[in-house]
Amino acid sequence: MPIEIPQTQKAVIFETNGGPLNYTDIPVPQIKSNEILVNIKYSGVCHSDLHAWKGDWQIPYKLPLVGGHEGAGVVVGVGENVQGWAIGDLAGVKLINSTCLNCEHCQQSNETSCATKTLNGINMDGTFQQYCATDAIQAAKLPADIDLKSVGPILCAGITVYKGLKSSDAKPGQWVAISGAAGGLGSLAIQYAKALGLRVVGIDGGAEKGEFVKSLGAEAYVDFTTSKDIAKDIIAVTNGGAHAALNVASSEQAIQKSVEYVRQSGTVILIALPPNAKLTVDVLSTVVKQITIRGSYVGTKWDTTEAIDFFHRGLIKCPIKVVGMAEVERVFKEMEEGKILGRYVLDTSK
Ligand code: 8ID
Ligand code: ZN
Repeated sequence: MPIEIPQTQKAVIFETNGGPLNYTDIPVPQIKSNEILVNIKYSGVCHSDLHAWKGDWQIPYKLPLVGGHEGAGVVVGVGENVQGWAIGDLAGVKLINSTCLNCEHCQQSNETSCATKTLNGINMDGTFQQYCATDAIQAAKLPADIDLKSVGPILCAGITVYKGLKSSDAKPGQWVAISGAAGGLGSLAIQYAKALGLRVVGIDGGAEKGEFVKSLGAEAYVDFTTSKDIAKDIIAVTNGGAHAALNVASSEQAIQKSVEYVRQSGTVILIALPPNAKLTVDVLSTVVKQITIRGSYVGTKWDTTEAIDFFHRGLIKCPIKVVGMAEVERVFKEMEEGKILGRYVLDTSK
């Protein structure tokens, strides 16, 4: 029996960066021949959505824009040139919407570096809507028995921290310091790190976040709001410095500190994207300590498959709070104030 697709749907859309977040009816998008139509059931709210709404980064945004890039739902339409998808499949809609498939990066399965990629919730309408048209190749396959309500955050936060941890080259038994450990990315990074056999020290602000971070598996916690010297504290806890530093706090200051507390021959992974941030390093100590500083940007299709598999096997639990789509503004406010533990997920039926 064909699935009935309505003409209009509920969405959260803004006309200008920083302008009103309108919860309203908009047309259901028509799919192109290379796209699938996903009936989004749940969508995580990432700090990148807040950056995009505010226009924090000097990049082209589609306007008006439907934000969101952690969508989980059901395929209800399949374009005529699409292979490998059927009506009723479960699909994830993530940040990368499409890549060119032909450049040197795409050819080497490093498609996150493709210069002409398109991005959901940035230059394409994203997942804060009930029906999202997305490129069939980059859409994520979700197992039929996956929990749609809580898988959303894996599709950006999970993939990103999993890829970041892999690129840090930290080995089982070594320490990773996670800055921003109680947030959306951080709360998953602790669990992926544990699953990879790493030891975790979390950095965030306040006692409640400390309890939360430890409940997720961190062995130690450093509170940036009370610590007199974060670098000294991390070096003490890790007996010489963290082998890897994962920066998922949207704070230039926090990123700057990570170069100090990373261990000799360790790796600093840059993930968080505070607007206009700079990192200054002392050349002599960088050379003598032989540290690596590496940027890490979401993940490839294969990183996605692996990150979802960790979740599917029950190794990662997304700490979520579910709210209706009209709550995006309140979620952004709490995010801006650093009040969220874990991730908010929007239920698109509300
Ligand atoms: O591919 C990428 N590189 C990628 C993918 C996804 C997200 C990058 N990001 C970026 C986002 O754009 C954002 O800049 O990662 C950053 C974190 O995203 P998030 O985890 O979604 O943000 P959050 O849930 O608000 O968590 C941030 C945490 O950082 C803490 C906050 O208390 C919060 O728990 N924090 C802050 I702000 N300042 C801190 C500091 N100085 C800090 N923790 C430690 N020290
Ligand atoms: Zn994101």
